[in-house]
Amino acid sequence: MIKKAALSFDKDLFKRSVVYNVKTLYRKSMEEATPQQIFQAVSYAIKDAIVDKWMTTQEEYEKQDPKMVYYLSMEFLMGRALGNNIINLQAHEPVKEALEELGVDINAIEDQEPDAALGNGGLGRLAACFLDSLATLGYPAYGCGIRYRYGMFKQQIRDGYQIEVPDNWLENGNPFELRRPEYAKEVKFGGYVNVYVDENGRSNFKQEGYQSVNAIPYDLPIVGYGNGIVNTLRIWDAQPVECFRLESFDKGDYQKAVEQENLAKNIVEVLYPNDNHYAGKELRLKQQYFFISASVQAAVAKYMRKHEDIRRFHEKVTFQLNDTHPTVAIAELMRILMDEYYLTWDEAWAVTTKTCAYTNHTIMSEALEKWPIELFSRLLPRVYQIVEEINRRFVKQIEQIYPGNHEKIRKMAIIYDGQVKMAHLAIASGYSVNGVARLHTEILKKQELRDFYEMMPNKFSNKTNGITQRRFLLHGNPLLADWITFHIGSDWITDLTRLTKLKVYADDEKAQQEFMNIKYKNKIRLAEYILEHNGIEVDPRSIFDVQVKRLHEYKRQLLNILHIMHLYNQLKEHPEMPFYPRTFIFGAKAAAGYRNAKLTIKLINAVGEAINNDASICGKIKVVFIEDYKVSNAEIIFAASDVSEQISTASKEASGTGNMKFMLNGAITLGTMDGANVEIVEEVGEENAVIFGLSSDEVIRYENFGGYDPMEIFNNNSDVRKVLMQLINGTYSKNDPDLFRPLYNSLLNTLSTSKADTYFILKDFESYAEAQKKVEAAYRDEKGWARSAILNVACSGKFSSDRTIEEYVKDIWHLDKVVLPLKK
Ligand code: 26Y
Repeated sequence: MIKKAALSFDKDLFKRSVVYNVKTLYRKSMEEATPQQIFQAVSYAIKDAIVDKWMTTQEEYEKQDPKMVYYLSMEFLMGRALGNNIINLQAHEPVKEALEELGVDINAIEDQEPDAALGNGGLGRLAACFLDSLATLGYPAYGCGIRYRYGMFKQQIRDGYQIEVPDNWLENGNPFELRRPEYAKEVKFGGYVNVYVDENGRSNFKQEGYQSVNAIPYDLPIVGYGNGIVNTLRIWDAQPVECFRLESFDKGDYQKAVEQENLAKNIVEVLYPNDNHYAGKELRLKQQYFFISASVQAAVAKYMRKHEDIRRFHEKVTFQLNDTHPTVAIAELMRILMDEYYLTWDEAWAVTTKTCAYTNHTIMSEALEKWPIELFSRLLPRVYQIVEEINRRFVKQIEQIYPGNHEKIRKMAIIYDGQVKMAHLAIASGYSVNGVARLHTEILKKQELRDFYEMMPNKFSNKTNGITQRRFLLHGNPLLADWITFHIGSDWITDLTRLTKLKVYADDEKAQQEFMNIKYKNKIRLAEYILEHNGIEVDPRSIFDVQVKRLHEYKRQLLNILHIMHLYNQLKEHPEMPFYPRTFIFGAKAAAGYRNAKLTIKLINAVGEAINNDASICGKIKVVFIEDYKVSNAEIIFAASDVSEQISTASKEASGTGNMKFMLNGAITLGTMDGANVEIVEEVGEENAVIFGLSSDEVIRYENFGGYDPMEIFNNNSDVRKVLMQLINGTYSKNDPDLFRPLYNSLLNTLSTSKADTYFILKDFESYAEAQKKVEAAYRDEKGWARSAILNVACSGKFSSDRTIEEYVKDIWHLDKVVLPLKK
């Protein structure tokens, strides 16, 4: 079966297609074409190979009429498409050969593609991994999102500071996308609602005086691995609705026409670069309703093409809400069912509550979306009426279950204190609520969503996150992928649990050497990348100790860099002390307006500058900040890592998914008992990870009952005191000793102890330093390290997004796999 797909790729046809594309697109021969032009030509040739499968899959969906999941998400962090598509077509070998024969290096061509960075971090990348798994497992699925003109900003580091540069990812066109104007939908904003009573005495609600935008879908193919399935990611662009010619309007209409035009221009302009931080921007609510209204309309229209009875919609459709960002889908579906299909409230509610399911990705209170009533009702007047009615009925239900308990209403109502609480709307109106790692789900049930869990325990479940091994091992780490396949066969590509077969090699010295040799080669590849992009030389024989993820105080990059400052102090004081050379690697984007995050980037670069240029420590420590961390360079970074820094304050990281990518590539986790780290340690064994710090219970106890005073640690621990003083005495900011004072204050604020060190950095410092010593000792034991690293790979099977998707299918979505008819 798998072999057949590989054979069905016609290498000669592909070669001719590339040459032809270069000619017709650019009037050039292969020799004359630029690498970018060849990338375009190759991509169109690959798209050719995809399109037939895409049509067949969609035809089969039409014929078999299976239930579909619509994964609704503001973010899809796809990264590059070309290499991944080639891999999933199982065409890597023939394509590589064909290109070689044309005198072209496949890697250089892949490097021409800009990342599709339509997401911030974990939540957006999870959506991308889920699409890969859904297609590979043969489940009918749509991703629905926004075609941002500018994705996640590009990060430049100037003088140690982050600069945000617009990400014009569509500059050279996107060869894989398909514009589909024939499926455009109109989306209405603002105005007011009028009620008309018709001849049957029925009330009809009509939004009037509104402004509207046309939503134009662009479809991207999602290629399943070796199974001929091609699903669709549909992202919506906005265009002004066709108006009469502007000049023929009287003044009022002219005004409106211009406003409508601007609305369309602005709405999909840019991805908000906030990760886990709600800002309450009006344009963001417009973005949410824009893509949700278009997607829900499209789903309903598609359903009605084949079915008569909209009251059975939920039998064929399920909407998975990726956090609260798409939650307005609930009210929009109610609106369409009632206002356009004339269902009664109860009928519409019966459908909606069996269609929508909600995933929670965070317990951080600052990430919760709460829209002011004024804004919400002004922008979405009809939708707001519906939310009000959902709230009225929900509050009534609470009163029935907890008579006289006003506290419950205050805590649980959807609308309260002038705000619409989107999580409450999602929980009250959906049939499923899930967390993204076991610990996270437990915290939701016991703390954050306790009242909801008590009232409707059956809705709650856990779905521990996962990642796709196709991108993060097969594509990102070809040397290791080949080594694994050589030893245990290739089944792991679609069944990651097969990796357990590698356990027998953990103690095999030859295997250990081969494994460490591959790691070494990958470290050379990363060292070359760092030299080319950062101009810093690093030693691939040193320990590569890596923290790559969004910059956030709860993720504690500050703990990492403070510890590096401490190590440097020690090396300066005791030049002869035993020390295994270490390269500390960071990669992180900070939200543009997040002061402490940006200052932490500056600190990392300032410390790096000092340490990297201090000849007296003989290069024993290097600190590298990789500019513009993104999916494409992440693949190179994971493959080259020895130590995986997963050091969030326990209870704060819902799951983490980078942790899984490191593990899959044989890095050892240095982490707290937080998020999915707990399950990683459970799989690989405590002896093959290094764990430190407060437990989530301890953190939550301090948060609820107090009793932690960072000043006490400052007073009693001279190592901590020394690095903290270095933050404010100009050690790393000669010309501006106060530069890092905000970071110092965040740890020790003498004005208010309750606000000092909210992420327990000083509390965990000593335990972290101890853990880092254990890492060094472990690495000195070469065989022991190789053993642990191999076991990490061997035990990472649980963390495939294939497993996660199977759990969603079984417990929430109830989809059937689609089998394609055998090709003649
Ligand atoms: C409200 C808005 C500004 C907002 C935008 C983005 C809020 C949150 C986010 C993004 C959240 C996010 O990425 N959460 C991460 O989701 C991952 C996938 O489940 C988890 O692994 C990770 O722990 C969590 O922080």
